[in-house]
Amino acid sequence: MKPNTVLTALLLIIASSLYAAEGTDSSGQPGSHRSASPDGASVGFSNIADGDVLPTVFTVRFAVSGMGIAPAGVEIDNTGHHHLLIDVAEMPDFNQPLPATDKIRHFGKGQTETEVQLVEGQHTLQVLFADYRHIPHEPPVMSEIITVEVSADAPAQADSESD
Ligand SMILES: [Cu+2]
Repeated sequence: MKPNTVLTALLLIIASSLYAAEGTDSSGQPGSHRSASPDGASVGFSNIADGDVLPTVFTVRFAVSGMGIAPAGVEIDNTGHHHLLIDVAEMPDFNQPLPATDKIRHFGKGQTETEVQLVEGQHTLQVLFADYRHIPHEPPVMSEIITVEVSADAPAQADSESD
């Protein structure tokens, strides 16, 4: 074989493997461009629960298991960042980056806790994990929706991490 022929053959091999890599995404599902989440991955709240009565300013801590946290924009398999959904009745499109609104808050620096201020009354809260592009994983990794009662009369939160 001439050197040229060898080079051409190599380029063809590289080109075809690139094409193959593009044709299948990490979720393994044709047509999906969402990042795969591992079996058993979950997110939730570590310091509040359904039915809690909370003051108008309270701390929310997020927990994730089975995946890691990475800042938005940093592409690493099996990682993502938290989003807090407040009083979201209708889920956003999971095939698009999540919008950033007062009701869909992003923690793109990789934060695991935040302070929330809400008016008195019942509110729903949910944690939704999403990848470096803010697109939920496939299958999506999200908590149950919890309902909390916000009341100016509620006692201040005990610090669940004090020890
Ligand atoms: Cu985000």
